[in-house]
Amino acid sequence: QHNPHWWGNRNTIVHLFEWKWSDIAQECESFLGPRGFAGVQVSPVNENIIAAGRPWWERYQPISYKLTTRSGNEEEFGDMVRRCNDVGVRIYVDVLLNHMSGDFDGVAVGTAGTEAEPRMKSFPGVPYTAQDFHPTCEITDWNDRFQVQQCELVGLKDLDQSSDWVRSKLIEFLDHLIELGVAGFRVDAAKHMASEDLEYIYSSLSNLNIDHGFPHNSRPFIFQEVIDHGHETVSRDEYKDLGAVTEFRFSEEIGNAFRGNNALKWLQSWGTGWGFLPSGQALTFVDNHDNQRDAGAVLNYKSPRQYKMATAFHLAYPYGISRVMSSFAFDDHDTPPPQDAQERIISPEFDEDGACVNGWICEHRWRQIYAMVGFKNAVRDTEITGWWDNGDNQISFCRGNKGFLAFNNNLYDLSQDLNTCLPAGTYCDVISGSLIDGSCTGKSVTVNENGYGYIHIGSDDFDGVLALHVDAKV
Ligand code: QV4
Repeated sequence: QHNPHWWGNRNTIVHLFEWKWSDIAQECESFLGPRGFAGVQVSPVNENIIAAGRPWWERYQPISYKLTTRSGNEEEFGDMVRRCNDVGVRIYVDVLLNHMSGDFDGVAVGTAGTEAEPRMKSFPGVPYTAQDFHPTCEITDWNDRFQVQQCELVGLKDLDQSSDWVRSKLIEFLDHLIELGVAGFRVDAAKHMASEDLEYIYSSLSNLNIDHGFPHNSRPFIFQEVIDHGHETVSRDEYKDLGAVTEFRFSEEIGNAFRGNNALKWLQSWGTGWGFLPSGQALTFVDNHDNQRDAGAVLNYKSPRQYKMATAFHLAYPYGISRVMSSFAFDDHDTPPPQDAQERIISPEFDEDGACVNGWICEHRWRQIYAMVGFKNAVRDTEITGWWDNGDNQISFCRGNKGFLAFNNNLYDLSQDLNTCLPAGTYCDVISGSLIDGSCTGKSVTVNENGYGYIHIGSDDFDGVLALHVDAKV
């Protein structure tokens, strides 16, 4: 279940973290479809507890499988899926199969109004009772398989996926989403569930809904959140044959490289050469909603210059199933998404350049990022050729004869003739500008009969990357 069911030449998934369904529907029609995005990962869809201050993470504490959250209700969800599918943008849902909510004082009331008593492991909205869960214990040793898979991740009541009842409820929930037209699932905390149980669940799911344009016998796409930094007792390898797996080493190493802790020249062997999963099994990202909040090597929107370079590399190098993060501004781990005084999530608003302004960051609307989504579509099915580097932090490479990328992460200029592998002509650098009505608003590069062009990226240029492709020929 590794096929994401993309439309046409599309290639890139965007995580619209905490967005409302009605806003996503609108975004599919007005931006994602026209810009060639392949799909959206949406926040959890089923009912969750209401935590004080409404931190984003309350959505990782389920109460029932009713489809009502702060993002909207079932009707709005269904409408979004249909409208996105209609413009060739797939929907993937973040699903919580591992657990229900953690402790809560007294009776908890969820976002759909359902009551539960998490402390008693009582979730009548499903229903689940104590016998559907593993006995309570804490994970203290992350290399102890029993603890990781049968104890409680941060106190979240741990479902027993070997039980027939639990399996049937999880399958029913996922099939309901398939019926509504989704293309697949991000499986949260997959590492905390036995792979045999997941295999049973995945293989029991219905085929995708043909009424939403999926071919007969299409299996749901699965990508599993397994954090494996290498040498873990529960490893990514146990899950990779069931579906794709999040490749966290990609995120860490790309952060290291573009932060300047590792020379860019080493990226020549990026991918399996760095010990990452085979390309078709790896879900790749510069940052995700968890690790963008941690200090460390991982880059996020707060370091925009490096972040855009890392994203350009991510989308230009042919490795993995790419996902782009789209965030809201945060100060700390618990910052809620943009909300009004009644704690309703507010819709993103855009300035005249299309950038988000009211607390949403919308990295996917940064020109340097959506232009690379277009680049990746334009160069689809070509290989890396013509690698060049200066032995340090200046590199360039071609994607067949369809695209060319150059990076300068040195403190001095990159100025020289380089092989772009492109047919002769003038190309618009889609990073510094755009091709509008046949003229380029940024740098342009003239490529001669031999495929060479003069490339300049000053060390103090606004962006440290330059990208040319055949769909942006002046
Ligand atoms: C607190 C204490 C615990 C205690 C518990 C007891 O910290 O030690 O056992 O109370 O009641 C929130 C709070 C957390 C609190 C917990 C339970 O932050 O302090 O525990 O609720 O009330 C998200 C957030 C968590 C959040 C959780 C549930 O990141 O902070 O916890 O949602 O709301 C590992 C896993 C990996 C996981 C990653 C974060 O292998 O699978 O940790 N990633 C996924 C999601 C992530 C999500 C979860 C899993 C849980 O990507 O966003 O956690 O669904 O690496």
